[in-house]
Amino acid sequence: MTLSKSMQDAINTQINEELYSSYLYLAMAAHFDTENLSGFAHWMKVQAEEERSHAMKFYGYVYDRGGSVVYKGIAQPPAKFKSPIDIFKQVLEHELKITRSITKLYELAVKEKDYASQILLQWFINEQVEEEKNDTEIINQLEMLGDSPVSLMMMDRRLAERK
Ligand code: OFO
Repeated sequence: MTLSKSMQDAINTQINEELYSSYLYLAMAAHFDTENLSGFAHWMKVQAEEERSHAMKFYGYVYDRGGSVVYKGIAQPPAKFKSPIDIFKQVLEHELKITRSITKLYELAVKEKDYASQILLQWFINEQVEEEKNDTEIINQLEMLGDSPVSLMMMDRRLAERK
């Protein structure tokens, strides 16, 4: 069954959200590289790649269901950021917003009795649980360690290990 026009439009909007997420995390990576925190920057670059892969997962799905992808402009991300902990709080806030948009998509799929979209979106719902958990863990560690140079160096090493 071909994707409904309303579901196609909603997924196209979500593709834009995913690409913006990628751009936002690349902006944070650039900030961390400017601050010589290459481990933090690495973590953000890996996250940016993940967001691009989310966009591509939706992209592939739209074509699998006989629809088409239409791109919208990607908003400019911020260029100025505060401390590492503030940045991770910003990441978590952003992900909570994405969770709300994925939930709305799921509600639309339920309303339209579109079971294939529901299955796809369940993957994204699980992914959001994982992302919120990871961001919260990093915020908690940053809160525990404080922001002395030694603490930041320790955290920078840990974040550099992200695969
Ligand atoms: Fe950060 O998660 Fe995409 O969807």
